[in-house]
Amino acid sequence: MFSLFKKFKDGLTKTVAAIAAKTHGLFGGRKIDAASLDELEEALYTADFGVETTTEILEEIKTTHRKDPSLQGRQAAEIGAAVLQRVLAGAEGRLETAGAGFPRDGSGHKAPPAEKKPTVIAMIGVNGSGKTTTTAKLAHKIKADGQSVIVAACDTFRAAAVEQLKSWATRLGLEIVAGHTGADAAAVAFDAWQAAKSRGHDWLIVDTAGRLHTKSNLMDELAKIRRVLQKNDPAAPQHRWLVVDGSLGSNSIEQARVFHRSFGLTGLIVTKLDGTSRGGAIVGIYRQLKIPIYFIGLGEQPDDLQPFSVENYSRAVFGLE
Ligand SMILES: Nc1nc2c(ncn2[C@@H]2O[C@H](COP(=O)(O)OP(=O)(O)OP(=O)(O)O)[C@@H](O)[C@H]2O)c(=O)[nH]1
Ligand SMILES: [Mg+2]
Repeated sequence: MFSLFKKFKDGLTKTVAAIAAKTHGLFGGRKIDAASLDELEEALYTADFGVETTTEILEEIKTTHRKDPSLQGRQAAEIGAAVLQRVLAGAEGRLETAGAGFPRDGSGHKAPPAEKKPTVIAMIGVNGSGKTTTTAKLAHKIKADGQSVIVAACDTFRAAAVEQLKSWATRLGLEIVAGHTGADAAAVAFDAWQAAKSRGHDWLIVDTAGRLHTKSNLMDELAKIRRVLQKNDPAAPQHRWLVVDGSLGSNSIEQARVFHRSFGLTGLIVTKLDGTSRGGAIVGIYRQLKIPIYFIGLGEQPDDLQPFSVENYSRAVFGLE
């Protein structure tokens, strides 16, 4: 548990440091007063927590401060973390990847039931948001949890995109199905599903090409991938995740709404939180969309993809343990 918290803390260093600098180390030991409250408000805005959340945090601290004028910065940080936990209640998506995969038969051998089908995760989003990297990291995690997975390279737009996922697959020992450049993305997804089914795999992760939510032909391609997967399994893709670049802050909200309307999102992944001092944006994104956040990206290494934890996030941004 401690090391998981440390991952959050290290990954959010830029945001935490920016707040600490703007508030002159308020949470480290200063007393709350009018000046430090102003600094805190400014710091929370700058970190992209948004008007609503910043106001709620400030109001609660002020209310407590009126009752207890000796309120210390550290106590204020506890109040802030509690507000965040309340605002983010329900924001944790949970993927059940742990465990042995198939139930075992009496002999101790794996016994895949005949009707077993892969659960499909489709990664979608604008260019460069982190879909391919996240596909590889997540497949790695699923394998580490003892389940089987195939990744499908359905970004057939660019040769480099297929190569990128192939090189991750080689590095992490992942099974991959890839089409050639220019191939029909939906056909690659279909073949990958068939491969996952015939090999009795638990999961299929479909990496798609980056697209602007404003380009209707590209949005149609996503709908086609979904339709074609549904020929194999009407429930597929069970997970439709938007991968959002966390360093772009609250700008992602409108984009997410459009993807949601045309594709029915079931989850979010927020990447690159390690690269930004505006890590508060995740709160506004959840407040506006109310779509669960399954994972966050805290760096470029395979284990830098972490299940989103409201408690770890809320305490880390306020510099608490
Ligand atoms: N620091 C950091 N970098 C990340 C994270 N996630 C992805 N990246 C980097 O972001 C860049 C883009 O990632 P990709 O996975 O290629 O993004 P994509 O969405 O597949 O991009 P397109 O296929 O071009 O739309 C790469 O350099 C990744 O290493 C993260 O959590 N932290
Ligand atoms: Mg990609």
